Order: sequence, then C-alpha cells, then structure tokens
Amino acid sequence: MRILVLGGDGYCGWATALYLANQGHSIGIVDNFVRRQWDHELGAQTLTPIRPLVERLAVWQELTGKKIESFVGDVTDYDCLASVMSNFRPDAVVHFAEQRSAPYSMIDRKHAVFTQTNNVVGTLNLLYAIREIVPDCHLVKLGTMGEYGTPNIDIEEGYITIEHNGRSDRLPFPKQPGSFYHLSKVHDSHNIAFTCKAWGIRATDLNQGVVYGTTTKETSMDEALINRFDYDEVFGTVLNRFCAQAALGYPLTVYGKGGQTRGFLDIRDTVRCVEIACQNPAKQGEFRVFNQFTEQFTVLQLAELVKEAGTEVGLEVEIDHLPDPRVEAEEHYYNAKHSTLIALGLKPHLLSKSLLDSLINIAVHYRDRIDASLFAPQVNWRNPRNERHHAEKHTRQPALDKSLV
Ligand code: NAD
Ligand code: USQ
Repeated sequence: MRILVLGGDGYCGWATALYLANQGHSIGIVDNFVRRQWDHELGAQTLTPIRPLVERLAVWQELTGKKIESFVGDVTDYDCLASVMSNFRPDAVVHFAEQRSAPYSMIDRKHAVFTQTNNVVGTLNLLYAIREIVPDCHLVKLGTMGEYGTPNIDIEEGYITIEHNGRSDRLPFPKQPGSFYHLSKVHDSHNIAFTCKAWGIRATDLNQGVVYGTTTKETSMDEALINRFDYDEVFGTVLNRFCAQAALGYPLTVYGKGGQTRGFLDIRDTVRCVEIACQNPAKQGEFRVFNQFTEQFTVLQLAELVKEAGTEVGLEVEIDHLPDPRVEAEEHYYNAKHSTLIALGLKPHLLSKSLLDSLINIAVHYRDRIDASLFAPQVNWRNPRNERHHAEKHTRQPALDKSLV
C-alpha cells in the first residue's frame, strides 16, 4: 500500500513509518518539525539523542535499501497538504500530526488556542484533501482514550446502544475529555464522523491509550534511527517519566493518590495496530472507532512496578505523592473494551519485567542527558498562566466634526 504518515518525525510516527516500510509498504512522511521547536520552547530535550529527519532517512535507506519519501510542511496549510496528497496519492493516510500534550494545552490561553487550531484545522484540511483529491483513501486517525474520560460505566469502542423512553439507538459514546488537548480530539472525531456521513469518507479513529517504550525492531537497527524518549513534565508520558526518574534516583512523581487508571500499550503494539487498521480499511462512509491499548494500570501500580524493577538493578527508588496539578479523579471505576484490534490479529506485548528493565537501562545509559528540573509539574489546570497584554492603549476618538457630516 501507499501510506502517508503525517507527523512521521514524532514519537509514534517515526516508529510507525519504519515498521510499515519494513513490511513492504511505500511510505511518505509529512512533518513540519514543530515538535522539535516545542523542545526549544520548553528548554527540554528527548532523553535519547535523535538525529535530523534527513539523516535518519539516509541511514534507513543505506541499511535497508528502502526509500521513504519526506515532505516538509504544515498540515494546517491546505495548499501544502493538497500538493502532497496529489503528488503521493496515498491508499491510506495515518494522521499523527497534532499537538499531543495535555499539559502543553493547559499552559495558558495561547497554548490552548494553538493546540485546538493546529489539531482541528489540520484534520479538517485532511478531510477536504481526501474528498477532493483521493476520495477512496482510508483515513487512520489517532484519537485518544482520554476522549471518554472516566465514566462510572464500562467504556465501549466508540458507540453505545441507549434505550430511552421506549426507543433505542446506537450513539457515539459520551465524551468527557480532561484537557484542551483531549477536547481537540473530540472535536476532530465529530468532524470526521460528519464527513463520513456527508461525503462517504472512510475513516478509523484509533483511540489510543498512553504509549510507553521507545524501541522497535527497526529503531534498534542503528543508533541513528533511535526514537524520542520524552521525560519532561509537559511531553513525557507517565511510565517513561518514572523510568527516567528511577535512573536518576529522583522520587517517582505520582500525582495525588495515584488511583488514576488509564489504558497503556507498548510502542511495538502502536505500530502493529496502525498496520492492522490499514490492512482492514473502513467501508465507504463508515466511521469506525477502535480502542487501542492492551492493559489497564493505575499510576501507583506503575510506580510500584518501576520501584521493584529499579531496586533489583541496584537503584534507590522512592515514590512521592505530589498534589495533583490536573483536574481528574484520583480514584475511580475504569473498564474499557479493547477487543476489536485483538480480534483483527493484534498479539499484545504486555508490560513485562524484561521490558521495564530495558526501559530503565536506556534511561541509565543516557542518564547524563537528564535534566532533573524538568520533572516537577509546573502546569496547573486550575490556575493557567496569565498573559501579558501587548495591545496599544485605546485612545479616545477625536470629537466628531459636525461641519463634515
Ligand atoms: P509527537 O509530538 O512525538 O509527534 C507528532 C508529530 O507531528 C511531530 O513530529 C510534530 O512535528 C508533527 N506535527 C504536529 N503538528 C503538525 C502540523 N501542523 N503539521 C505537520 N506536522 C505536525 O506525538 P506522538 O506521541 O507521536 O503522538 C502522535 C499522535 O498519537 C498524536 O495525535 C497523539 O495525540 C496520539 N497519541 C499519542 C499517545 C502517546 O502516548 N504518545 C497516546 C495516544 C494518542
Ligand atoms: N501522571 C502522574 N505523574 C506524572 C505524569 C503523569 O501521576 O509524572 C498521571 C497523570 O496525572 C494522568 C496519567 O498519569 O492521570 C497519565 O498522564 P500522561 O502524561 O502519561 O498521559 P496523558 O496526559 O493522558 O497523555 C498521553 C499522551 C496523549 C494521549 C494520552 C492517552 O501525551 O497524547 O492522548 O496519553 S490517554 O491518557 O488515554 O488519553
């Protein structure tokens, strides 16, 4: 298949592009490198030293003989996106190219507006580009489990059958997202569902849980192909952060009681799930939703697993409970379905002792690159940063000259 990976220089996108290329698909990457800029903005860097995209791609081609095309551009720029779509003519587009950090979206008004503009406009442009240029192309869109929030009932895969006043209907599962980022994904889902109905777009929304790990078969072929490993407060996801903290002897930063339960998956399963979705496309006009995670854990359970694994390799690991900077339930019911991808052939890599050891080993290996000042949470959901106002002071209009009226 010809598969275009939007956001292919990022954490999930890079691993996915290489995996799909290795499976024999023709791959194109689109990215505007804004993720690398956010690291500069935040004064953070990935634990693992990632190379510029051109270098990564040259090494990949040298090692495998497989060429991955790359297009540098912003998906919120319609002309740019349309020209890539006309040039590459994909059978499937995998859309990772969004601002994906909940804390980043909660910094202040500017970051909330940027997140929603970048994400919602990019996806809307993509829907138009598919309709106008490649109407048969299958959209594989990365959504998030966080769209559902933490309701006190089981979470279904996208839809729920509701009986009301003697009638029954299959309706979108209620959404209760917990940040302006998670809200942007809900807005995307609505736009996609509408265009499937209105224009016959075929789409699969992969409501992915929190991803951990950094290594896949392809990214381990050479150090130049290494993937991102974010550990900072804004972009680091919880298990990756705990491993980096353990490596440095910094207390694991459990927010609140740590009873927050989420769905998790290994990055090796992310890439396989995307392949499964591409191989089994949605029908024309169909809007499918798959819940993409393999196991549920509470944050405290993960901290305890990291503490156990770290202690065994001789690290001193303490668990700290910090006041939760987010507005979220610290203890709650959580039971989310995730059977469709398994039924389609996913064989999960469950969180094992050896995987935890290897994650901690990577963190220990690159320990010198860790900046401990990036561990403490600074972004506060209840108290966004105030903005400085730059507008000119409003000056009084001159009195109207009645002789000119
Ligand atoms: P990432 O930030 O590492 O990668 C995203 C990539 O998209 C970056 O390389 C960035 O430069 C690019 N990008 C962003 N906006 C763009 C634009 N307007 N035009 C072109 N390129 C743009 O993020 P990730 O962790 O790889 O996540 C990828 C997707 O998966 C996101 O949509 C995210 O919401 C979703 N997701 C991620 C996780 C996770 O744990 N990492 C979990 C669930 C869902
Ligand atoms: N948490 C801690 N301590 C930390 C970091 C996080 O207790 O040091 C807690 C958070 O409060 C939250 C949970 O761990 O309850 C998960 O936080 P996270 O930062 O690992 O993940 P989240 O903000 O939910 O976002 C990540 C990705 C996002 C994706 C989402 C999937 O950044 O792109 O959409 O996971 S999901 O959570 O299913 O919505």
